[in-house]
Amino acid sequence: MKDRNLSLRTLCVHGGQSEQGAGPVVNPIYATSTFRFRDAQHGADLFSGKEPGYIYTRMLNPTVKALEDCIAALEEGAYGLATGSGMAATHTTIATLCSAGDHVICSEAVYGPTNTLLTTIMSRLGIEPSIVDTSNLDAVSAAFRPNTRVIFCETPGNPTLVISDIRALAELAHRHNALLVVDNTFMSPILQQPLLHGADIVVHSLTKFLNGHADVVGGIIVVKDQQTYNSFRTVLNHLGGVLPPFEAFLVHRGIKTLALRMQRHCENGRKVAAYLEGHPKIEWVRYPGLPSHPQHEIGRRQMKGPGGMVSFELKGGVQAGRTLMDSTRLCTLAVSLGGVETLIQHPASMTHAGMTSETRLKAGITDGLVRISVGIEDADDIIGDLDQALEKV
Ligand code: LCS
Repeated sequence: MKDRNLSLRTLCVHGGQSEQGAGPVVNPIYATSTFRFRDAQHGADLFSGKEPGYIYTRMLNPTVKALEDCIAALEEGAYGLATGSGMAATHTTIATLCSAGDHVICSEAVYGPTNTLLTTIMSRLGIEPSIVDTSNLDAVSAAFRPNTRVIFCETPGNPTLVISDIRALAELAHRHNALLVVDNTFMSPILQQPLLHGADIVVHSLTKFLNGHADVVGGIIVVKDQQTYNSFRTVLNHLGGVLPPFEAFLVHRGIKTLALRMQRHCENGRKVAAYLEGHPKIEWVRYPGLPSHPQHEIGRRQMKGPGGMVSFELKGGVQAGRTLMDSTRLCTLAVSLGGVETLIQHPASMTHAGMTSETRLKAGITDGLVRISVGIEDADDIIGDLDQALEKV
């Protein structure tokens, strides 16, 4: 389904589903590693690219392709490339765009392993990272070098929810002959479409809102043109971190309810953030939907909703936060995010423990910061659970 005039809500249901003639309403799972050729010439023609078609599942699989088409349509890109995890999407992106000697500017508030990938693994391969507050355009301008190839930005950032101005970053990148890559995991295409604001490439962890049911690990890259797609496909094919067909099927199934889920995540996020901000035991709350958020106005320009991620710190810091996390009953103590269930976790000792404490603190990830991924349960039940846990603090 390629009709780009359809709304995002309709594309969630129909995107990537074959709709011509008689056949299944839901795309089947092509549980095959390889595809039979008609004859020797057909095999040779597929390999040489003379004829399009499926060869081998690492190279392309119809179930995975259907998901890629769906998400490319939702992001208003041209092509998608599904990967075995969100980290594989980021790795494949950097490996495609950069060579030894190139420089990458990366947001300081990103998922911890993204920082580690750039600062310890990619740097070992000769790709130099600068970790910068990408909400500060002067800091970004000052970080450019003649060899800068990429700005990698997560907005809102994990876990501080700092918002970067996508359009301004894209203009800066293009002025310096660099590309802007946006990790759109926290928003999903329902709440933010970075390509429409000038970004060149979007990556997602499919593990989160896009799948939405905490039962798949996956990732995707969305690009805007065929030439870029071809170079990414070649690298992904050789690095090998592809998404298997069963996982692609589950994510595609999850996306059918994405628009509905995001609406509820926003409603519940708003209620939980307002409740926490009004609680006497809370020191501060960060949520894009609160006027107290430092980049609230930029968020309103580029985001269609504030999402379901809330970060806060208790008066009493780390110890108070631990007591809270040990006292919730409905809010589950676990990492990951974006699923139907509410999860609570402690970034400094969990998702961002791999970063140095200096880098963490510079990024605003204080030792007492607690992060909630607000699910789609009844908001009163989530707040009731937080309330009884806060009583114990
Ligand atoms: N990008 C963002 C913004 C993320 O939050 C994550 C994972 C990734 C990329 C990597 O995706 P994965 O490889 O796990 O599919 N974030 C996690 C988190 O905050 N808790 O656990 C995982």
